[in-house]
Parts: sequence; structure tokens; C-alpha cells
Amino acid sequence: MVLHGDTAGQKLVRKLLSGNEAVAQGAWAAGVRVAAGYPGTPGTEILEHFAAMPGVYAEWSPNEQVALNVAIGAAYAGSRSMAVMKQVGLNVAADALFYAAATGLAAGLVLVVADDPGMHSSQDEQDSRRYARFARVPCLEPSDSQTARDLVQVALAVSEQFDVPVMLRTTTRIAHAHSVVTFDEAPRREPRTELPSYQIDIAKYALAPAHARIRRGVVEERMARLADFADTFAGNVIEPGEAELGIVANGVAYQYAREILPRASFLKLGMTYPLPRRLVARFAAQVRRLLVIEEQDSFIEEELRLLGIACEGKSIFPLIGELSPAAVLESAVRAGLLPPTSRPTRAATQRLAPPLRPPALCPGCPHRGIFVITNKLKLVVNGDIGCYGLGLMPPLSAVHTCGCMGASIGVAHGVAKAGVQERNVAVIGDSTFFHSGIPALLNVAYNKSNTITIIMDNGTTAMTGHQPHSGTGRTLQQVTTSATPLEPLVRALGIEHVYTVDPYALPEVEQALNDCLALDEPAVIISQRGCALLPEARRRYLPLRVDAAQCVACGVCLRVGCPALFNSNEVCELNQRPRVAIDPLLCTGCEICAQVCPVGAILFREQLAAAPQDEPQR
Ligand SMILES: Cc1ncc(C[n+]2csc(CCOP(=O)(O)OP(=O)(O)O)c2C)c(N)n1
Repeated sequence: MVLHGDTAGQKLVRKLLSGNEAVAQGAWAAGVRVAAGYPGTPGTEILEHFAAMPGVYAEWSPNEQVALNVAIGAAYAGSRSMAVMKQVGLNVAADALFYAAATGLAAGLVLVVADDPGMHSSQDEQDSRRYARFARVPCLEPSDSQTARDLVQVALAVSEQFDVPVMLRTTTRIAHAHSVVTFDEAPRREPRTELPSYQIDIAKYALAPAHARIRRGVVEERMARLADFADTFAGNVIEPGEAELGIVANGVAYQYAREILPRASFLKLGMTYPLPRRLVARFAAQVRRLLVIEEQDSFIEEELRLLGIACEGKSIFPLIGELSPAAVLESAVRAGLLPPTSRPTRAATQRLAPPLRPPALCPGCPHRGIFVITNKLKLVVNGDIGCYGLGLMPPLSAVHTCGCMGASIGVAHGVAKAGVQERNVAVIGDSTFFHSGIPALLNVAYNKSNTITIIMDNGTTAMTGHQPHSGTGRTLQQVTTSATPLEPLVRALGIEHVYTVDPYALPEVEQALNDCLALDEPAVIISQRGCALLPEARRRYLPLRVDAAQCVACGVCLRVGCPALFNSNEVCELNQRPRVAIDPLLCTGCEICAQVCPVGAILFREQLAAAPQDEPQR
């Protein structure tokens, strides 16, 4: 097994890489020819970097299951492949993972899953290692960018050696933190240059029950061999220290534990499933007290207990949220592993704390126009995952449910079928609609509910950083392709009543919603306006102004929740409340606030030139 350092005679370079860049680099160097994924923080940049490398095919698929199937197909065809997704994406791809674990492949497949402990940008805190165990595939876990790069290569080699997809699990800090990576500059393990020819093997790849039963035995037999392999794997290392305390750690938790408890003995695990049983037993026998320090679930801890090895873990260290050096230190002090004097002073802690900044819809966000009107009409809104989910934040507070990608339409349909009389609305982004909204809307059309679905078409996958999708007409590798138009698609699904509106035009939105409410049938509104952060939208920014003399400080405009609006220092003599002003650096000129102002104090674009300009008083 080649790990970093085994590169005699090669020209080594050192680069500062994020974990995501390192994974992409490692996959490229290992000869991955086909990679597919669906964007999701914290792993999105892996595919973006990989797609820019020479001699590869990379795509954003419409969802994670498609992506994993694409990678499986490429590996069936003899090409090394990679699938990339965030932890919740693996739920979507789970079916594919399970069958690929059973069939095996004809070339290496690495499934990169980026977990999000602390839920910086996720609805839950799943620990993907549970999927590795569930599907019976090996799991490798980098602890910095170097091991991220190295372990991708190991993953592909293990995949081929054991005929199994291999999971590479990263977490937020591994994915985004930069550290030095040393690697061999020149070589890419060249994929076969001739075009692959497909080797038919029905008994292996076609899982009819008779074949599946045979493969089931193969999976278990393979697991036993993988467990033996784990014991010899160079990425599982004992780092001797004091015998009083032994720590088993993985991923970024290893870095924190090393920093806070430097004198302990360590067993650093690069492969966390299956565990190296003999190595762990040997390590446990060398130390008096054995701790497991791992982020998220008590995965390693439970495995150790199953092996009959006494250890402590989540009784000391947090189960919920991200670990950090501070969290490990605090837990260690509370458990008596370190003296209380090890705690930093309060002043030092406060100095490090960043100010809180709650998420908000951006200035000029087209989603805002929809929520202003659903609020006006007092509609219950079932949300989905995307920027428009931020409509749940005050002052809009316009989104009332938000579960997972693709949930909104089904939930709204269920509410209607439960007999609720208040009309429910489903809002869903364009990328999310292509991801998992289509079958849900098909269901509304076929099983007939009076659900009103609003597709928030901002022409991009905004929340994860403007990735293209099936509606944009451009692929990840910048190839122009046919964009799937939404309106014919929606009609083809069986929806008769389809309205396309500009969400900046509030009366248009209100009219369309009222038309839908007047029907007792499925209806769809396509809210079409590019994300305000796209370059073409930026070029059209024209900040608005408040005519202070007109402003009656009623605060109605502030209820649209635009970060560009603020209370100025100028007080309105009518009610002694602060007049509103507009930050010209933030305002895009979308005119939503101008449309809700009851006294016409916010100047529309065409009024700007004629009106005198005062600096807003802050
Ligand atoms: C299953 C799953 N995959 C990926 C993600 C990451 N993610 C969050 S929102 C989003 C899509 C947002 O795009 P869109 O629906 O077009 O809404 P927008 O943000 O553009 O308003 C993605 C991919 C996720 N949360 N869940």
C-alpha cells in the first residue's frame, strides 16, 4: 500500500491545499477518469477542482443517486471513478451504495462523503461511518490535507484489491482547512488509453435474487478479509507516549487530541471501518486508561466495546456538534485529565469568539418577492432546502416547514390530503426541483391535490455557490448543453395551470397566487429571476434611495427583511421613530421595498435621476 513518503526517485512538490483540493488532486493522480456528484457543503469544491484537471470527465448530476450510479457505471466499465456528496446526499444515494457493495466493480470506486458536524449548513448531523458499516464497505478518514490526498489513492487501490466501493469520509475542518501536502509532481497513474470495452458478467452485476444471495456471501467473506487488511494498513498507526493514557482518535479529532493531550499514547486511525482488531487490542494492552476521541457518533467506541475492549469516549467528550481544541480541553479538564489551570482565561476566549451573524436572504434576492406576497396572503408555506429556506428567518418568518431536499411538495400534498382547508404552498428551488421535486410534483398532478407549487427559478444552485444544473444550459466542465425548460416540463408532468412570474413584480406575483387560490386544482408558479449574485445581475445594480422628507418611519419596508435597509439616525417628528435609509453598497435596486412602501418614500430606479441626493445618516 503506497502512502505518502513511498515516492523514492520522484520529484516532490509541497503545496498548501485545502482537504477538498487535496482529494481532487489525489483522485486525479490515481487515474480517476470519471467523477460525478451533487453539490453540498462542505465537499462541493472537490468536484469543482477535479473538473478543471486534464484528461477527466466530471459532472454535476441532478442528484446524488444518479451521481453514484454514474460512478458505478464507469467502474463497471473498467475506469477508476469517484462519486462526491455531502452526508445527507448519501441518504439519496444509499440504494446505489448497497447494490454496489454487493456487485463489486471492475475498477476502483471511491465514494467521497463530506460530513458536517455542527450542522453549519445541513439539517442534521449524520455520521456517514454508520453507512459504511450498514452497507459493509470500508471507510477511510483523513486527518489533514496530506492524508486526504494519500487516502484517496489508497481507497482506489483497496477498492480494486477487495472488489468493493470504498468510502472516504471527510468532515468540515478537513475539507476546508489548508495544510501542506507533499506529492509527486509528475505522474498521473494513467488510465487505460484505449476505450474501455464492457465485460458482461450477469451473475455479478445483475442482482436478481438468485445472484444476490450468492453475492451476499461474497460481501461477508470480503469483510473478514478487510478486517485482516485493516491490521496491516499503514494508515493505522500507534504513536507511543506515556502509558498512563492511550487515545484512539481519527480525523480532525486526532489533531485536537494531539494538541491538548500531547503526552498521551495515540492510536491514529486512517481506516475506521472495519477496525484493526489486533492492533487496537495491542494498543489497549499497552496503556492504563483508554479513551476514544472522535467527532459525532460513538462509532469507534462502540466497535471497541463489541471487541470486548474497555474504553471511555462520549461519557467525557461531546456527542453533539463539532469538536475543537477548546471543547477537547474543557472535557479533559472536567474529567480530571488536565488541571483546571489549563483552561484559557475568559479574556482570551472572548478575544477569539467571532461576532454572530445570522443568515439572511441577500439584498436583491428574488425569493424575497414571493415571501412578501405569501405573507400578505397569510399562506402556510412548506419550504425546501436552498437559499429560499432562509425565508424562515425573521422578520419574514414566511417558511413554516423545511426538512430535506425535495420534501416541500410532498408535505404540502399530504397536508391537503389530510383535509386541511387553508391552502398550503410548496416552494422549491430550481436545482432542488431537478434533484427530487419532479416525482413529487408528478404525484400532485396524478393523485390530484390543490397544492400550489412555486418553483423558485433563480437560474442556478445558489446556496452551494452557483453550480450549474439541468436548467442552466452549461455543464460543470463549461460545455454548452440543452437547458431543460421548466414550463413544458411541469406541463408534461400533468400540471395544467402554470404561471410564470417575475418575483420583483409584486402585483404579478399576487395576481398569480390569487388565480391559483381560486382554483381547486394543482397549480404551479414559476418564479423566474436570476440570483442577484450572478455576474449578469451584478452588472445591473442601481442602488435606490429613501426620500427622507417622505418617510413616515412606519417600518413596513423593514418587514421585507432586506439587509440593505437600516434605521438611520434621523427621527420622524410624527412618531419619534427612526427613518429608514438604504445602504448603497448593499442595495441592488430590486425595488421590492419601494413597492411595499405605503407613502412612496423609496424612490424607484426611474425616479432616482430626478431626485436630489442626500447621504443617509447612520
Ligand atoms: C441531499 C442534499 N444534497 C445536497 C445538499 C446541499 N444543498 C443545499 S441547498 C442546495 C440546492 C440549492 O439550489 P436551489 O434549489 O436552486 O435553491 P437556491 O439556493 O438557488 O435558492 C443544495 C445542493 C443538501 N442540503 N441535501
